Amino acid sequence: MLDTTEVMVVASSLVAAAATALFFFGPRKRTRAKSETGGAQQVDLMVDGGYRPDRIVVRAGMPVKLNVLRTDRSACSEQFVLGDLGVSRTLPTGRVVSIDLPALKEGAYDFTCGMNMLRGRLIAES
Ligand SMILES: [Cu+2]
Repeated sequence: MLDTTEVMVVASSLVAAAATALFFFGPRKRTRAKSETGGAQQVDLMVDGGYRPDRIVVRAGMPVKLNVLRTDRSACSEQFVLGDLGVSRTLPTGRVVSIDLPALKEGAYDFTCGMNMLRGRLIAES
């Protein structure tokens, strides 16, 4: 028979394993456009060794303004590419670059750095 301490140890390691699995394989956090001003959905995107958030949900059928702030200085993140939409922009460090996107059809649009290493996804839903 297991005593109480052993049960606690087993239970807590199971919880830790579940949390680890959820972290790596669970649904990613999805962030919605924060507001709609000037006829466009406003989305803030931070670039700092990766994209935050890296899952952005917007409404299909309404233009999107991506306000991108890059805070790191790595050459990797300097280029911002939204290939499906023909967007490629250079991001200076420490200055917000606003990128206007047209109204999107429902679907997923991946964005990457110039080398295809950093990845994020814009998801248009109706
Ligand atoms: Cu890169």
